[in-house]
Amino acid sequence: MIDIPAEPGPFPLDPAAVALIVIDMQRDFVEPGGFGASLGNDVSRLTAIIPAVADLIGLFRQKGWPVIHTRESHLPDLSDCPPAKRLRGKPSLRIGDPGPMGRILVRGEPGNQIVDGCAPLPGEVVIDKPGKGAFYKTNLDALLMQTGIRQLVFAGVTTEVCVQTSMREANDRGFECLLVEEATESYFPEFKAATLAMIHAQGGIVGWTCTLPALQKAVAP
Ligand code: C5J
Repeated sequence: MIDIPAEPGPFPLDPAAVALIVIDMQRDFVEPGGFGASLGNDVSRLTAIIPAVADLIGLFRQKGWPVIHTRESHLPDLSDCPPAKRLRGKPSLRIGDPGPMGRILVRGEPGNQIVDGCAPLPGEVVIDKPGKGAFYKTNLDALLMQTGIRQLVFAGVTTEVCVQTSMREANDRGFECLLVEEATESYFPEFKAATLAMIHAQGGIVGWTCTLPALQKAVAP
């Protein structure tokens, strides 16, 4: 075990049972012209974390620890997109509409690709998920069980939506979860701060958070 300085206390990282899960670092959320921007958000806060996420991915690859990527995406016929999701709010473009990067949030479209700096390597698992949580209607749980992974280090966007939802799903399934603070972001800074606080409140009710330098230093040879 490697003790990672974290909140609310040290995270006991098990190199034999840990994986990194990078949530939805796809163009739809991080670049102008995608789903995030169609909802009226300034995406620059999210673009800014690409280097930190890339460093974290690089650390896991260097250690030989698994890296898993997710994308929020729907089938081209939108049969996996509930009308309640598609019709919510007043976005400039709805899920499935053609936009500057292809159809919004649709699998295989340019906007649905993971940004270059965080792109998966051949052999790394990519989970396409129709919901906010990474476990909903995916094979992630079975995959983690098969491979003996019991700890998930989280990164990606957005902190209070898909990252937090996935972390809560993982926590309920018995995984130990650690969120890396510089490697996650929200369109709303106050929502990120609140999410970090609520994750490690009450003795780590959903898990732990740590800084990227703390993790890098703790696992250095
Ligand atoms: C959102 C996500 N915010 N990946 N998706 O709709 O957080």
